[in-house]
Amino acid sequence: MKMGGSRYFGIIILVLLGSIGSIQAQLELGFYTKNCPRAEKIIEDFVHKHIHNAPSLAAALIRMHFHDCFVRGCDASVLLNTTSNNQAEKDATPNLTLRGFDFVDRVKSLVEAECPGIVSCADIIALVARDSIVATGGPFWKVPTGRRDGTISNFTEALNNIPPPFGNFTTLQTLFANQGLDLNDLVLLSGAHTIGVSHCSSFSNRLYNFTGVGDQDPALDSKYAANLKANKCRNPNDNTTKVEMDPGSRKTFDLSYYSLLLKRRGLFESDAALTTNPTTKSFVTQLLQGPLQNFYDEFAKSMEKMGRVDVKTGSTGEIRKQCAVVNS
Ligand code: HEM
Ligand SMILES: *[C@@H]1O[C@H](CO)[C@@H](O)[C@H](O)[C@H]1NC(C)=O
Ligand SMILES: *[C@@H]1O[C@H](CO)[C@@H](O)[C@H](O)[C@H]1NC(C)=O
Ligand SMILES: *[C@@H]1O[C@H](CO)[C@@H](O)[C@H](O)[C@H]1NC(C)=O
Ligand SMILES: *[C@@H]1O[C@H](CO)[C@@H](O)[C@H](O)[C@H]1NC(C)=O
Ligand SMILES: *[C@@H]1O[C@H](CO)[C@@H](O)[C@H](O)[C@H]1NC(C)=O
Ligand SMILES: CC(=O)N[C@H]1CO[C@H](CO)[C@@H](O)[C@@H]1O
Repeated sequence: MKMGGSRYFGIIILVLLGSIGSIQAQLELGFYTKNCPRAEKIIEDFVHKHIHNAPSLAAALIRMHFHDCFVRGCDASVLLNTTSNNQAEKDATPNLTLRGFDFVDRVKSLVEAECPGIVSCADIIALVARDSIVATGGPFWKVPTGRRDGTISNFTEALNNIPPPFGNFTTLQTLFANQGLDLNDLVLLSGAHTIGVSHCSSFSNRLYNFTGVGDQDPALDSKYAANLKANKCRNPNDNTTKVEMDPGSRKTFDLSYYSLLLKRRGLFESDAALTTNPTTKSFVTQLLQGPLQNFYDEFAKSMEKMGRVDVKTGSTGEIRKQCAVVNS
């Protein structure tokens, strides 16, 4: 009786310890303070030193973070190379236009030199995305760390989970909800299209062959469409020309993306889709009424939320030695 009672008690203790363990295995600010105290500073300094040579990388890096988090969580699966027996996410259509892989590799080499095997590639992506946006004058958000790297990168999963530029409202809502992100997050995170560029091929169907009869997307402002056809995407199959998504202000993290949406000048169908639903449309209007700082504050919350999607912590995953390959 007494034995049974203490064994029962022991099990309760074990269960409690187990749940404390899983509570503790979460991201935390300054996760590397003990094991690699200078890591986050080294990363920040590198970004500040080099981003001015290629400021457009800030857009590329925040987009890479987004693509990483939407497939198997923020676990740097996006960085893995295709191998002889596995086709990686990197090779899926949405990733063909990702940039910044070299930049991440250079950062990884620096932190590996400081403390080998400690800092994950997943945290590096999250940190360089934030630091490069801040360094180019955009919003700050908190990046708690402690993510670990995944060992699987699946081409099909990238196709299934990364929202396509031709996605309608329902598709976007579903793909965001699959990651635990709501409609406010959808509107706020799409606001990253205030910076950066797109290839014509990501939207030229709206200009040349929207429903397969050589027509134009009626949801796109016809003057803007005519301009794009005359001056930018002159050929329906052009897959090399790049177009600013927020013309005239593509380097500035401001509200003009949202004003364009209301003028029917969002570049992708997925941008235009945000004005096809009353809830998201009124949120767009509301953001436009607020000060820029309000957008920054809300954007920061959504970025932090996205950065927590399905993260691997504790003893799951690994700390990759090289970001493009799993440890052998
Ligand atoms: C809502 C669904 C989204 C769709 C359908 C979408 C789609 C796209 C597409 C098609 C491009 C252009 C790729 C190219 O042709 O070069 C692009 C660029 C970009 N996207 Fe998104 N995106 C979405 C959400 C996001 C989110 C959540 C972020 C970040 C928080 C983001 C950040 C960017 C940035 C910064 C660029 C410019 C990249 C560069 O300049 O290299 N996007 N997006
Ligand atoms: C990749 O993901 C798809 C879709 O979930 C699945 O059917 C397929 O088996 C996976 N491929 C590998 C190699 O695991
Ligand atoms: C949205 O797109 C999906 C996938 O292409 C399609 O099945 C659905 O019918 C579309 N929804 C609307 C409302 O057009
Ligand atoms: C438009 O798309 C349809 C259906 O995919 C195709 O048959 C047609 O050749 C295309 N027209 C042009 C002008 O590209
Ligand atoms: C880009 O367009 C060229 C010419 O039309 C074509 O040969 C090439 O395969 C295309 N590349 C991709 C990645 O679609
Ligand atoms: C990954 O692939 C890229 C592009 O093909 C290549 O340049 C790089 O060396 C590869 N990285 C590793 C570690 O194999
Ligand atoms: C950036 C990147 O990894 N791009 C690759 C995408 O996939 C094609 C092949 O499908 C490769 O040639 C690119 O190097």
